[in-house]
Amino acid sequence: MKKKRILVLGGDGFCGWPTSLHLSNLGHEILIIDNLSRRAIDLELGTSSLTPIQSIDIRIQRWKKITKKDIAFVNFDLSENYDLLLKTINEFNPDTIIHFAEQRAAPYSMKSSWHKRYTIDNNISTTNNVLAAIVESRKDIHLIHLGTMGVYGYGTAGLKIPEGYLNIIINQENGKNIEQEILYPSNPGSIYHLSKTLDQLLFAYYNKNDNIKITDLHQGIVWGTQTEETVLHDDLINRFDYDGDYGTVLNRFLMQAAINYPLTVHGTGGQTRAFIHIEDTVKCINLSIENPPSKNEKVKVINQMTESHRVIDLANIVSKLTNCSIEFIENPRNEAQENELFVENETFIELGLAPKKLNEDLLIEINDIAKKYSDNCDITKIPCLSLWKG
Ligand code: NAD
Ligand code: USQ
Repeated sequence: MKKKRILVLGGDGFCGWPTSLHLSNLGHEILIIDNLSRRAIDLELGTSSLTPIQSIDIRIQRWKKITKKDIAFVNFDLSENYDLLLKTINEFNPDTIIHFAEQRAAPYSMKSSWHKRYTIDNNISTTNNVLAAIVESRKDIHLIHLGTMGVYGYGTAGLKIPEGYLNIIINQENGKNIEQEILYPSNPGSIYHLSKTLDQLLFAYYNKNDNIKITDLHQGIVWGTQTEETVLHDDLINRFDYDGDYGTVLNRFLMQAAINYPLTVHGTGGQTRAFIHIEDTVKCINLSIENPPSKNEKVKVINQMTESHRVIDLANIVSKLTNCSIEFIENPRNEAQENELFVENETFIELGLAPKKLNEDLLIEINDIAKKYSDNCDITKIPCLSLWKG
């Protein structure tokens, strides 16, 4: 495969850092842009990654020492510095831009009106700036965006959620029926998920008007911490969020089990969600780089998930492995207590993804990460205090 020049937006984050290392390892030239806002939010919330992550400078220096490969880094806010973004694109001349750079926690986005406005302003301005800059640069760039399964909502009306588009039949005034393909109707459950549905419209518009090549990856909940590259040295370790705003459900359960903190199941635990391991995330992104849409193709939407589970089933699995008890907590979110979720995910499987199964690695994750770093846990940060309503 031809080596590419890849701009990674948000490359210091949970998904962006291991992806940058993986792509660098494969021989691609990597430039990260990140304003380190995720680290600033840790300070705002008085929390930190369970794993002791190093500064971006130390991470990059360590990578160079181990592999002799360079990763470049520039620190600026993509939602505000359009001219610098355009200049960077013109000078670096990327083949591919991978866009991770958004505020990604649903509970954080619901904390207050400030957090709602920040999430929408940050995410939408960043996406619009990236698209406008690609158009203005006149370069043939493939944009890969990390979207979310949550744009669909999680109810399926008995059908497998397709990869982005839905065929519908319209009854015309003249009595005839015509078939049309539409974007699957969006049904966001939080301001964060709403920002991702707005992103979708931006992609559809710039693709239609300017023929921008776009892949939108509708990703499920990412679990796990380490990848083949991040385990190479302690300085490369990936972040692990366990707090009530940024910690996602399975990683939270694994950490809670490690310190024998009753597993925090919201409501009945009947919510079904899609999951993927971080190792598979980085592989899927590489598969997307290798399989760009063609010039006049519509936005390529791919469901980036490997399995679905009910929250209560996950809690039971973790509880059985560790003897940790389960606590049912009044749900702080405004979401259906129970839902079924069937998701079409053939694209990556057909491209060769061999998914890592959840059961295989849970104990490794508990022992090698959650237990090993449990001294770093501040248990006062575990409860989810962000209330969806008022
Ligand atoms: P993260 O918060 O760890 O990483 C995002 C990075 O983007 C951070 O390093 C942050 O500093 C940077 N950033 C944010 N706004 C920026 C701006 N305006 N300018 C420059 N940099 C900015 O999040 P993550 O878990 O790595 O998620 C990455 C993407 O994947 C997000 O878009 C998220 O919506 C999506 N996603 C994540 C998950 C998950 O479970 N973590 C699941 C599905 C989709
Ligand atoms: N939940 C619990 N207990 C907890 C934490 C969560 O029962 O301690 C429940 C929630 O109520 C929810 C489900 O678990 O029903 C999932 O919550 P989550 O925090 O793991 O995931 P979510 O808020 O949906 O967001 C995460 C990422 C986001 C990504 C999304 C993918 O933070 O960036 O877009 O997963 S998806 O869920 O497929 O939309």
